[in-house]
Amino acid sequence: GSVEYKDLMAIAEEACRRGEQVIREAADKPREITHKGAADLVTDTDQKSEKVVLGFVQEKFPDHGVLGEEGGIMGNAGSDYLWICDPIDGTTNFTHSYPPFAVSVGVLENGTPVAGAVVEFAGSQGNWHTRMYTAYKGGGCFLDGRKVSVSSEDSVQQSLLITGFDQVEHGEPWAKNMDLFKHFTDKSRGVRRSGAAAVDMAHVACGIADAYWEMRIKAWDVAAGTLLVTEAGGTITAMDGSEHSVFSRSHLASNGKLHKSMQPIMQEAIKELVDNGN
Ligand code: LIP
Repeated sequence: GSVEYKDLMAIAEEACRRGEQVIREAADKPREITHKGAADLVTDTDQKSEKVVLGFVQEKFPDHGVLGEEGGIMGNAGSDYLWICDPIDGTTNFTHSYPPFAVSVGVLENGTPVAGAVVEFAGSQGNWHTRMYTAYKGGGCFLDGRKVSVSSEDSVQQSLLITGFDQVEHGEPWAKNMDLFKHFTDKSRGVRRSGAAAVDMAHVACGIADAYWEMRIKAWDVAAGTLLVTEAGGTITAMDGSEHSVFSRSHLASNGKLHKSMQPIMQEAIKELVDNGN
């Protein structure tokens, strides 16, 4: 039968809830940390959460493809549908019990995001609570079931912005981002760095932040967040202004109104990077 985006959203939400349970059980216990790189952490909980989340999806849609941060591509790679999971977005935050961190599940139909869910952990040890952001194509964006939309702020000067940056690779893209961080810190009310991209995008979607940018993150970080932003009325492009995909090398998500003042500055800053294939 035909696939309803709203039904995909419900499954994405339930998958996030299952990941949430895994994290809740682990959140107040000591972590077992493995290092992917010097500061690129993965915990036993990332792996367990991904297994539970994508296992649930594959049970519901055995003929769809799935992609996880820890396990890579699995399932039917030839399917029109690809489920993309970040079992813990904000692993470093999680490791330190420093919120936010999240589970993110996004669904692509032929490369286009059509449904997604992000469950954000807030609170503190022994008292975690969560917020569920969901969206489906054409249906809007919801926070705990209530429809939300992006802010209407059109002045950078009065905006609260968010960014993220690589903890591991401090090369040229990182340096460019620091320039942007400095620039927009001067020009706005402030630039935050939360440590969880999916949550950053959810915060733009529900209007508590006005724009977010980041370079060199992966599809699982942004697969659900992209749809949250666009369904909440926001705009997302690559930082060089080119058409966005969840596989883009960079992301600028805004309430839409800020794009015209922010995007040209980003474009200028990363021009040589793009020319050099970064
Ligand atoms: C993290 C992102 C964060 C970024 C980190 C990291 P992970 O994802 O959400 O915004 O700045 O470098 O990539 O690896 O914790 O899922």
